[in-house]
Amino acid sequence: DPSDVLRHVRSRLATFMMEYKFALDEVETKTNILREEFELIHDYSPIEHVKSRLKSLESLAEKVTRMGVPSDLGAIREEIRDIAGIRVTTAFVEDTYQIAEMLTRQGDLTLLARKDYIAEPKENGYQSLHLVVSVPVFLSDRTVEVPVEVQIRTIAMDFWASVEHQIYYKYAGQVPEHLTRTLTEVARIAAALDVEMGALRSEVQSLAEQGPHPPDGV
Ligand code: 0O2
Repeated sequence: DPSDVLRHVRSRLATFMMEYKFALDEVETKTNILREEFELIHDYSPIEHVKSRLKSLESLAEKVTRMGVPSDLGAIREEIRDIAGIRVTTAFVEDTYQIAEMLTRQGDLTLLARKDYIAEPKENGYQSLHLVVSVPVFLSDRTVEVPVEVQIRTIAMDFWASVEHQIYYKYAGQVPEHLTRTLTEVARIAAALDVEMGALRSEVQSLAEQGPHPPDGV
């Protein structure tokens, strides 16, 4: 009966997507724990904000087609690893690595891939630290391992990426040459800002380690 088939397919797809939502919830909780713990203990958090998203079915279907992935759910889970995505924004470059380290050493997460576009920016200037981690999701009758893409970057890198993303979509990938050049130049400025901010922080930290500054004239 076609309506049975339809019901079955819908239910399998809903379960498949729900597993990504749960995996995303898990990673979001982990980042929130880190943030709250830091705020409590150090009065400062390396995490500025966290944003997560599930890929829409339309955009998933588009990627499956573009990548020539067989259209069964097992193959899709294997091949497309950004169905669940979380973006962690930090103030300083150092913090991106610290967050990555704190997440990947957690025993229940398995690191599947790591791409360091901070150490090696993309040609257009894109900078970000990308991880793909596998998260166990405990369901009523089984445990599934679900991949989640984690993008960790500074506020400056994130600002650049969001503007670049808007421009890229506005021009459907055919960005005029002068804008591409401006974007690359702005990426350089953003990277320089991150370096300067990092230097400022190091200076403030070393001052703090020396203890309180003596009042003038003493
Ligand atoms: P959206 O709309 O953010 O989901 P792939 O995931 O297969 O396309 P790869 O090599 O597996 O590519 O992943 P990679 O290079 O780690 O990048 C995947 C994601 O990083 C992208 O997802 C973007 O979110 C982000 N990204 C990568 N390069 C750029 C860039 O040049 N500019 C901006 N703004 N973001 C970038 P999606 O699915 O392309 O986009």
